[in-house]
Amino acid sequence: MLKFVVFVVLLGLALAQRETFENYKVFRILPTNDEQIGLLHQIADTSNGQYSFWNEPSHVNVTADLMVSPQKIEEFERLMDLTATKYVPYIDNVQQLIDDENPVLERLTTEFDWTSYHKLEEIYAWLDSLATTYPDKVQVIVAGSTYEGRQIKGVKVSFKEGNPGVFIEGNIHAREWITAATVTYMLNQLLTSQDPVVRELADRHDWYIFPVFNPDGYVYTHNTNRLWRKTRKPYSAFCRGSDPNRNWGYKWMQGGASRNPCAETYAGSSAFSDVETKSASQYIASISDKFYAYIAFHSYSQLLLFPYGHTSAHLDNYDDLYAIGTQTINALARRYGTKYVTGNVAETIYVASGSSVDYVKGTFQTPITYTYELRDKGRYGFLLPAKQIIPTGEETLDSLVAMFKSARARGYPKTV
Ligand code: 0X9
Ligand code: ZN
Repeated sequence: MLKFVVFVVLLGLALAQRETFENYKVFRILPTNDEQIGLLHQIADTSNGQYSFWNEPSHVNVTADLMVSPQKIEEFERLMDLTATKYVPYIDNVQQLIDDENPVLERLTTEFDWTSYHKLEEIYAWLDSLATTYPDKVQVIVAGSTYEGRQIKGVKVSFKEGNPGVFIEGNIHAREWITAATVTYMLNQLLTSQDPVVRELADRHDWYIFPVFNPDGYVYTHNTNRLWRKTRKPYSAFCRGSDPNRNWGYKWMQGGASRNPCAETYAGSSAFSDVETKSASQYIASISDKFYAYIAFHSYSQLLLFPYGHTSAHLDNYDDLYAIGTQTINALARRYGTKYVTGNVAETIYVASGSSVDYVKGTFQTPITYTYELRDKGRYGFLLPAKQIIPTGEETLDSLVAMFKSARARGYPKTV
């Protein structure tokens, strides 16, 4: 009996340990036919994490990024050679980038800042503190709850009653840490900046801002697996989590989503099968007449995408979104030369259904709807060094100023 207890405790400790990615590599692959794309999907979906996409393959002649465990490197190279699939090394040792990403600096104060990535509880404590510091402007709001019982916490910032609203979500994908960091950076600027263009942007809107839309996943990336993407609800004996950006109830499972609970793009067992998407969608529905813009932040690839993901057809106000998107990415490039591409999801990256932004656009006809894929493009992927948080925040805020200026010039918001 004692032996058994010791065994269970040791097993528990082993399972609770942080996973390491020592000598895991990422390859950038260029498939040139559909068989090659099929093979890539097949090895990733059945490998139990030994192969895992950082960037899914979509069409021929568009690159995909695949992380490969040290045990599988030889097999990977053999398979690529056998099928004549082109690839180049992208990241040599993933663990090295994880170790360098978020240096534990000698911090002089315990104040929240943008020189490092923060844990969920620090972000939530900071949101609470904003409501104390700015009692007449900031209100803490809870958009829903998670499988593990956490809150999906955000703030409403209002400088003037009756302003048209902008809804912002970050970190629905757990490993995309630069998104919560950028969203909190911009939130802080909206409250404190003296720059007249930022003040004008801030003062003219009501802001509904949720830095972390997938709290369980985010905590898991800090404590256990830095590269976790999904939620944490068990869906099969072996695999947990749906992709919370495939689980929303608009055109659910209509392309670019998986029925395999072990896949990174698992759509869930039905639309809104995750409490996170279900409860957040109910909150969003309850205020849907209060906002005319919904913006989701993802990483990486430097893209500014807009609906839809299930079809490449130019629907709704495609022309306006393309024109506003172009001005937005031009403004983003001005400060540091960071180059983005804009376009609708299905045409620009891949078919993907069940996302939050498509749900909002398709259900509430919200006119201004974008998904950012933030930095970077060719070096760090999800593991963007903390030194890049502030520059990313600055250029992204520049781009939002341009986005809303351009939207206004085109007559938005039309009726709120
Ligand atoms: O695939 C996704 O969910 C997003 N890319 S990521 O690499 N961060 O996973 C793109 C989301 C596209 N958005 C819409 N379908 N509206
Ligand atoms: Zn994402």
